[in-house]
Amino acid sequence: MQDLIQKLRLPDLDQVGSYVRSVPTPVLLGVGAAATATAYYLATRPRALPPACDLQEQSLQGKGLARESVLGTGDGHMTYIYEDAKTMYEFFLRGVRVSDGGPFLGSRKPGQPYEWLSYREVKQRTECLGSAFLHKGHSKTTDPHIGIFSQNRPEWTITELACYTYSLVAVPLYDTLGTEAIAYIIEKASISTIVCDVTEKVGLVLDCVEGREHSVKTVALMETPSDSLVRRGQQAGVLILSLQEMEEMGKAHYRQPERPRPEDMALICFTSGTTGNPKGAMLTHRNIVSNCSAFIKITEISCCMYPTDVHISYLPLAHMFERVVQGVMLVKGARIGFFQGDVKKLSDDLRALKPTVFPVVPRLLNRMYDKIMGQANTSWKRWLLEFAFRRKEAEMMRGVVRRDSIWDRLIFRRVQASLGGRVRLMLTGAAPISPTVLTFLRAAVGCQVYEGYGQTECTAGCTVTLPGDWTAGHVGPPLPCNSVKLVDVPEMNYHAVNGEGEVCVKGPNVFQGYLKDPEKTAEAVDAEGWLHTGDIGKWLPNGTLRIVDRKKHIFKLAQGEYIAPEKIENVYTRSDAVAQVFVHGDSLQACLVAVVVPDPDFLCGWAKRTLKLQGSYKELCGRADVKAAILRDMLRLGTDGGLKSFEQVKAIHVHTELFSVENGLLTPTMKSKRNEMRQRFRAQIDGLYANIRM
Ligand SMILES: *[C@@H]1O[C@H](CO)[C@@H](O)[C@H](O)[C@H]1NC(C)=O
Ligand SMILES: *[C@@H]1O[C@H](CO)[C@@H](O)[C@H](O)[C@H]1NC(C)=O
Ligand SMILES: CC(=O)N[C@H]1CO[C@H](CO)[C@@H](O)[C@@H]1O
Repeated sequence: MQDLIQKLRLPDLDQVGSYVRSVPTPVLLGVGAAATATAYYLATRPRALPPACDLQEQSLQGKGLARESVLGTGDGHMTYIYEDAKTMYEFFLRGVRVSDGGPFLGSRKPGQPYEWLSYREVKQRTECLGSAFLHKGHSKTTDPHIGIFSQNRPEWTITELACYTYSLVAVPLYDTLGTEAIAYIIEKASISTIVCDVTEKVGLVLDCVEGREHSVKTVALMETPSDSLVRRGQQAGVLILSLQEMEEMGKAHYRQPERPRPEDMALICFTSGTTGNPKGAMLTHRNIVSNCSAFIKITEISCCMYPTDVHISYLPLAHMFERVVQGVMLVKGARIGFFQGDVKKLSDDLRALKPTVFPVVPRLLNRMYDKIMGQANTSWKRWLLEFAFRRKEAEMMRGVVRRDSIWDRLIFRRVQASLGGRVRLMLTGAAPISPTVLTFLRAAVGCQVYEGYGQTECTAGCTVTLPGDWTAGHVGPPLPCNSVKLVDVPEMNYHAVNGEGEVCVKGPNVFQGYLKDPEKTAEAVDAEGWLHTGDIGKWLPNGTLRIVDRKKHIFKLAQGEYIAPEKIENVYTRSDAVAQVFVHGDSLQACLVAVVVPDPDFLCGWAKRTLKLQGSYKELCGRADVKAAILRDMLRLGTDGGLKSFEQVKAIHVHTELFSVENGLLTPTMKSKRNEMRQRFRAQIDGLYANIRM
């Protein structure tokens, strides 16, 4: 998800915060306005929303030290909420029924109003497209994977529903993964049919498969493919046709829907981690249904969804966060309006669509906050904004959420209008949000804003804040569909008995493992079915969870000392001679060793200064006396930096090529890929240990 936030270009919310223009001259305000507002407020005193439960006790201690939702069913984890909606296909059928075939998927051309496809039309199209997939030889048991490589748009959802209608499995692809990762996914999931939105993406797919043996047979393009593209496809053995032709083919070879069961696979979501290739998290219908149902259960008292609700879809559908929100809209027969595909035009789309449901990521909220604050650039405006915010905050802490107070009319109306003016539910997730920003925007937008926490492996979410609790700084109690427990991380001094530890999740939303990767699956999910998230959490007295830290790379040496290699590396790289260091050790060894890349810019000068040696970078790196001097300098810095003696390395190997993204040793965010390094330098490391023992 970190990727998503980095890659997501944020819209120009130029209207957000321009409320300042509507503010009357400061002279009219001040004390007089405050008194008027108070009188007005007393006359129109609003009522609080009923809280979902006793907010001082939001979760219950279950078995062991695990905690569960107080809204659960009491007999295990909740897996569904509607008897007739236990798979994503049944979600869709329920949507068709409760909306009475009404409007479903909306899109717009620049400057035009939204145009809608109805639930009934979409149902016909998904059956045609799904029949075409079967006609092409796909089935639940042989070749079930369908690639979807597209921005959010109606055809994305149509393709996904076509898969669900015939028990096939959707595999979303997204271009921030990079060509190599896409090639890897296509091969790993042996995908033979891919649906693409634009010509460039077809080109990328062809780049991946040209000149090698591959699984791809058919690419369906959402627009009309050019002759040259079709020819290029032919040469690579790939049939390229339009999605419309696919649907016509399905119409001519119509098949009855083949309903999936709850335990059948629905989606494979590839995520890129810090180490190695992307991992394909396998999610069943039950996984997604339980997560969506849990969310509905929590919000139904205070924010029930209806077919009149409208959701704006712009966060990447390839990520589970957006998928789950769409699932909720689907089962409620509500509408999904897609952005034009350009986040810069999002504020225009918001005004045209007037959504009621608006999922967001923290970076977007931060942008909104900065914009509003930036416009209050005189002390009068600041004072007024602060005053209005404090009034609304006080109301909110009593459970009142509204946007018809005098402060909304005077101050916050423009902010609300910039989001279309009808938003009643916002959901943030994917990364931590600052409590200041969250509280301010809850007050300013005047709608229910929930914060969720989770990851793809538990279908997006495992905790979410409850209606009525509008305090910030926690991620709420567990969802009714899972238990959450914290387990000891002794090396970081977190202990479950103190209510602190690594967050672990168990329940029907926990995934089925990574596709064809039992090793990584075993690292993520333990023998008892608990998913280990790698985040450190802390239980608050009222049963909510706060995320406080991230589990770091830590290992034990043979005598049991805990080692945090990144800390040690940070000390050693302060040496002028050293550009990069990889510190290695494991529980079979009594000491540490390191691979060191001397600094190409500084090594020559450093050697001349300290050793009176001259020579090229390569020559110096090859000399034993230079190596010894580098090690001495590192150890000196280690002592100065407070490293314990077992934290100091005993020997180093000098390597002359910098670790980089290109040579596969760094992640795109410039973090060391420790597993890769360990494997790459296996022989050198073994050599160092062999020398130490002699
Ligand atoms: C304050 O904000 C307004 C509106 O954005 C802008 O026109 C003005 O130049 C700003 N004034 C200062 C002092 O920054
Ligand atoms: C829950 O506890 C936390 C920490 O003590 C506090 O900040 C928050 O306000 C509490 N929530 C409610 C609704 O009282
Ligand atoms: C959806 C839900 O019910 N629960 C989690 C799963 O994904 C959501 C998005 O709604 C998360 O925020 C929730 O925590």
